[in-house]
Amino acid sequence: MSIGDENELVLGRVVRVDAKVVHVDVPDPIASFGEPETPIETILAAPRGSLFESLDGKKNPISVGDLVRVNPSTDPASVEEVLPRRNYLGRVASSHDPREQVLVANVDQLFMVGALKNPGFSSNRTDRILAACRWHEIPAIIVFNKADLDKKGALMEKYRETYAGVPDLEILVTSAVDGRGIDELTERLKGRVSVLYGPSGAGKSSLLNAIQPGLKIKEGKISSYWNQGKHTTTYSRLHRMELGGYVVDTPGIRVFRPHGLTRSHVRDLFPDFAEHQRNCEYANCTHDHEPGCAVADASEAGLIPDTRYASYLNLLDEVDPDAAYDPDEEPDLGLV
Ligand SMILES: Nc1nc2c(ncn2[C@@H]2O[C@H](COP(=O)(O)OP(=O)(O)OP(=O)(O)O)[C@@H](O)[C@H]2O)c(=O)[nH]1
Ligand SMILES: [Mg+2]
Ligand SMILES: [Zn+2]
Repeated sequence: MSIGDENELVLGRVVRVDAKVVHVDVPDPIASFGEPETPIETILAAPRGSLFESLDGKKNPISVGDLVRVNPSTDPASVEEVLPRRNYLGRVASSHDPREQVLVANVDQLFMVGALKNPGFSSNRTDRILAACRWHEIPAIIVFNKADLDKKGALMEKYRETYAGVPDLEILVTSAVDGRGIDELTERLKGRVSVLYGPSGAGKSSLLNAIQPGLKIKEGKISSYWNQGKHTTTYSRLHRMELGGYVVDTPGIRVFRPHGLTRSHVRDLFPDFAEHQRNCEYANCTHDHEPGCAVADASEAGLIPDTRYASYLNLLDEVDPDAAYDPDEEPDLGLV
């Protein structure tokens, strides 16, 4: 494979990753958002072997959302370079594979979509993804969907209260049925890379449909080289929207276990505990079993929502108790 001149490389955004090939939108539509429309082409490119040499404990060298430099003049086109990630959403690959799996890179925001009713709102799932977003420095927004089913707004009020103490957390109330909050959601999605996360049945597809009916993945023409054989999609995909920007689905991602967490980090992922944890008897209190724990007391007194404290203990439980404990340690975000 010849290495193209630096000037021939094009900058694009990875929208899909298959076993041997990645799909790249060129030029990057996010960079040119708001400018006169440039036609976007989706090209297929093979990652250079050297990209696999610097995995740095990660399972995959390229993820959807990555900005890459592609040499389109080789056959097949090749991904020459992956640009440094601004952030990414990752997790422990699986219970058998301790490596970090990067699910999507360069994320502007994550929407945690939960239904107020049918199936009902899952606090534990929500709290875990909020923790993961904090860990990965991804702004999070909670979407209370199916507001039409919450006739008196009592459920919405209850859950609003639960999250009122979490700083920098926006809440949207939507209904794909009566259209509430759809304009707001649309505005938030424009020109950004957004992850839509939430349990099955929460209404993610319905919300997207209300925004862009029949959301289709716009794919460019596929060069003949790749027409042989099947390509299996292994990770999430970026779906380009007409209004500009991408939404990412996270198929089959049910359990979110952030990679690299130690027990000391978990505390920082529940920032609504901060004002209480200041009063814990031990500065390095894990709020688990220690005497004089102000967080446990606050939970008992109803000052910290039960569900938040339960989610915290649940996440703490999973983190290796033998891991180094240093409350002053800066989280290692593992950015490459
Ligand atoms: N009443 C009401 N029903 C809704 C609303 N949004 C979605 N639904 C219904 O809820 C069911 C599930 O909606 P989906 O959009 O398929 O949910 P999803 O989150 O995409 O689920 P998965 O694709 O399985 O992850 C469907 O029957 C929708 O019609 C809403 O705002 N109000
Ligand atoms: Mg769906
Ligand atoms: Zn404590």
